[in-house]
Amino acid sequence: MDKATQEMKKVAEKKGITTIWERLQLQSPHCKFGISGLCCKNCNYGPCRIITKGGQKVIGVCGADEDVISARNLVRHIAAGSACHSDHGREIAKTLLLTGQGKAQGYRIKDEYKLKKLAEEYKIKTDNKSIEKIAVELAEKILSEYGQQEGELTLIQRAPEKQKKTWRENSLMPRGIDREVVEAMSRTHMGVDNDYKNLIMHGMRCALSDGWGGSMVATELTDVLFRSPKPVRAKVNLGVLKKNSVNIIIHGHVPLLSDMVAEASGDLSLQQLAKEKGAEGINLAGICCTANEILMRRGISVVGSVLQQELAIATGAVDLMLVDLQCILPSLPELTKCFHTKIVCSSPKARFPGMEYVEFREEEGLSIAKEIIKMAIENFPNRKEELINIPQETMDMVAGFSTENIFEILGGKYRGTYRPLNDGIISGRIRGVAGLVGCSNPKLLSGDTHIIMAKELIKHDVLIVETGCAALDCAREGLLTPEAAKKYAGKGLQEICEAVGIPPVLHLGSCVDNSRILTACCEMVKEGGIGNSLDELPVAGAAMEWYSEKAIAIGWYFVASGAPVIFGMPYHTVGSKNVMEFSTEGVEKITGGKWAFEPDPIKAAHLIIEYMNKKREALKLKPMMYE
Ligand code: NFS
Repeated sequence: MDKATQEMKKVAEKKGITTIWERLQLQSPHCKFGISGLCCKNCNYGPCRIITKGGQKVIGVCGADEDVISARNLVRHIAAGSACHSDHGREIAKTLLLTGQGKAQGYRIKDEYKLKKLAEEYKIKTDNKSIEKIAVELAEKILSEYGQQEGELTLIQRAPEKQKKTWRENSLMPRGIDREVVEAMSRTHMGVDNDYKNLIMHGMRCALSDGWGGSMVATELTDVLFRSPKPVRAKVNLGVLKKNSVNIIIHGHVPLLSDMVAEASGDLSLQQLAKEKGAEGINLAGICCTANEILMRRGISVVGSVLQQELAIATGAVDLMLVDLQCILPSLPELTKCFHTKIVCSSPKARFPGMEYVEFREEEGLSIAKEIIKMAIENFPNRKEELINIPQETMDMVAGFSTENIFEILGGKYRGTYRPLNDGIISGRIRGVAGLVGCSNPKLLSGDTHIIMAKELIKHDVLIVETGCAALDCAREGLLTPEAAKKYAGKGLQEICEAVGIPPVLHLGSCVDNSRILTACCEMVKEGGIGNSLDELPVAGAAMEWYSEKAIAIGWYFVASGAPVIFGMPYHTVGSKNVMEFSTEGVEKITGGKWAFEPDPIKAAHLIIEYMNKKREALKLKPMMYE
């Protein structure tokens, strides 16, 4: 495990502070009904579980067997995950609307080019219209697709024709973003959908409404509002906290307030106030995906992934932690009691007893951001010297790649094209592209699974794209630097990385930005020569240390889009042989994608390598250049 994490874990243990690792131990072994998915709490005939009594299988009171119960549970997970991403997208769309109307304080449209391109996709005329007017029309149109009842989503039209045909023929094409989530909840009520395959098929449609809907909306509109990412150097790990500065940690996912805090941190009167309170300055750092958002657009340092949130507070050097929503451990307020750290929640949707509440409103975005920074500064003198332990470790990283800028980096500014990437694959320098994404989980290696797997893949000339916590874990190891190519990559991949000056592991953003991986795949198909749909491309995904329902939704939208996806731990349906078989085999016959479950990162890497080899063979590509 990463040195700084180990060090802080020890500090926490010494102080008698319980962290996620100890709580996991106390919960182990986990409930076997929960793990297998054989427990149903959906109605009051139950709660039921599938058991054996006197050698006989006992099913639910209503008659639901293991297939129905586990499929229903799975679909509810997908619905929750999709809802989280899509609701995030809705927040951004709402802010774009208010910005266009001139009601959002401090916000502006920073990527006009992208705004106009999106408007074209949504068939909005842009001639002789102000940017603000276009923003309003675009936001309204996008928000209406949340409630759309029939038809098809606009952004899903980006997918290759072959994939769209599959979706249309199998009733997988999402009709509206909210509609699919609601239908998932409705179908999983007792006595509605009792066919496990039919349930999972709808689960896929719901997940697609996330990947090509809500998540893609979040990605695209965040680019419009806060500008599209550009490659940027930054630092990562607990050592980014500064002993003599006011440390503010931004944690969560929706970057609406955090970007304002970043903007406001440059305010001279606040800087001055920090000095008056005895600090050298204001130091912002992030955790989780809101960190990824401000990292890739502003180069703001990152403390770490979901697993570093408690440890950051245990440094005793965090003057204020601001949270919005998702992946925020409810343990935090209790933990802050041991330190001077002020912890503030900001979303009416995500209240935490024990945290101070400063409600975020777009209409006063900048003022609220300033108020929060002021609270942090005022808290700086309350630090307790004897409780401060900041680990030394930091690592350089390059973040901020996107579908569009990989295009330019690979092809040169004036001839942006995926040709060099496709040619790299065709010529056998690059075996394929793998997406390593998702959470960090103490049930596996607390983030290291990503690192081991990434090293094995790049050694075998697989170019890696990453998002979420996986990206931050690999960043801590130095894999997100161009120098990592020379150190760890196979010769072919090394040649490509050195020619264009990119790391072998590319940071593509936060978890909603997995939608960038979808659009990058579309560009690869469009460029030609390596397949006509995602299931023909030598691409694969993994979220080895997944923990969240969002990860299940992501996995399913990739599988539904034709890609193979590996989880290090199965989702909770292992009690149903049929559901497992459908996930790992049956679904492949429909979408071309499929699931695999493999905890060993080296074995998982080789599953991907073998898969890519097969796809290369089917495409009749040249053998790998240096094998
Ligand atoms: Ni993704 Fe980002 Fe991390 Fe997992 Fe949570 S922060 S949205 S869910 S834990 S990768």
